[in-house]
Amino acid sequence: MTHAFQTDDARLLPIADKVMARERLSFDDAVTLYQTGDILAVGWLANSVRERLHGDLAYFNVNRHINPTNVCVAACRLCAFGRKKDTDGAYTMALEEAWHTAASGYTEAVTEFHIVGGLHPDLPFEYFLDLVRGLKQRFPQVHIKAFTMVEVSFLAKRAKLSIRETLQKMKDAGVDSLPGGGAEIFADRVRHIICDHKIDGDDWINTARTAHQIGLKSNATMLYGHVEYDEDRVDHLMRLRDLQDETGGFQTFIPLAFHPDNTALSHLPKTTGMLDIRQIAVSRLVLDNFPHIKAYWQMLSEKIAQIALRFGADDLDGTVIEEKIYHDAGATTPQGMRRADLERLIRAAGRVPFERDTLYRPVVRTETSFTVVV
Ligand code: V47
Repeated sequence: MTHAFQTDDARLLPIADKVMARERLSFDDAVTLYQTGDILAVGWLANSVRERLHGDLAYFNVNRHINPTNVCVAACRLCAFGRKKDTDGAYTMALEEAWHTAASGYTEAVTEFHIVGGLHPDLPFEYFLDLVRGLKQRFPQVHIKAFTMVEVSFLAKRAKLSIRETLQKMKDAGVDSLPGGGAEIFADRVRHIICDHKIDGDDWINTARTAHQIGLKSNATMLYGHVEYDEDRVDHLMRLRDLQDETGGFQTFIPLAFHPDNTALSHLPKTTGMLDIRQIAVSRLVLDNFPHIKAYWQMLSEKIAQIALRFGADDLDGTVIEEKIYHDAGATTPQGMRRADLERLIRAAGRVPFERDTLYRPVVRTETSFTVVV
């Protein structure tokens, strides 16, 4: 770094010393990063870590979301996507329909299917295994990132299997890694308000641990901007950091800004740009053992995601054909973006676009085919 760190908040000086010395930040340090008024200083520190790890590269991928069903028994107050069975707007894809959906959309060859859905009361475990097997048969070159820890735990109960057996069967069927959803905020007080019937924080962590132990990488998320305190966010980050020390199985952390429209929490205000940017920066600084921090453009907007690339984020996620979960909750971003548009956003942020596969290996492509460089 050629520039010297500057701040008008003296509480940040010892934190800056630690960041520069590559030392771990404490719980109190992290709370200070949330509470200081000097957001530019926090961003400067996060950017220095981001550039130390990734230089000017900004990663993205070409992916498609598939949500096989929105039928869900959980009725989380945070969610606008789930429906009770046989109510207006409820849907469940037949397997043929899901496979057809996978093939439709833009002509660019996708490198990843991102598959998550509701907790359906009747669909058997075999439906999900067949879904994955059918996709692997039809699209053997595409990485399947499927099922949150919450879905894994629900399907394990329904199939009367252990978490390990459930994950192993998923892996044998063709699941290559797991997405980071369902983590929300681990603290019980918050979970009781926003997602009372979901697995608790310990179960989410234990399921992720088991996934990592059997060789499945995963992501991790945190839903912020609702009824949580700064301390709840820090507790969440620390619990993820602890598990990462143990397993090394997390690839990317994705802070998710809460979208209140059409949810049971619609009286809450939307997050502000300042909170979104600060959340990216604090995540980069606290999660010193996570390789990647994702600014999920669908959730944050293209503009905030661009700024995030200079506040600690190194990844924008993907082309994301057909996003449903945030659009049901009022997101106004497009439901997908072409590769060239993502590259333009990245270049305009002064970064160098780098197409990756789900495991962050370089992808070399033409419009209709690709090769992963291993
Ligand atoms: O777990 C649901 C969140 C998550 C709302 O792993 C909402 O690469 C905001 O996890 N407002 C699912 N958020 C999405 C997810 C994800 C997204 C992109 C990439 C990856 C990855 C994972 O969406 C849920 C929940 O936390 N969510 N409803 C809402 N109203």
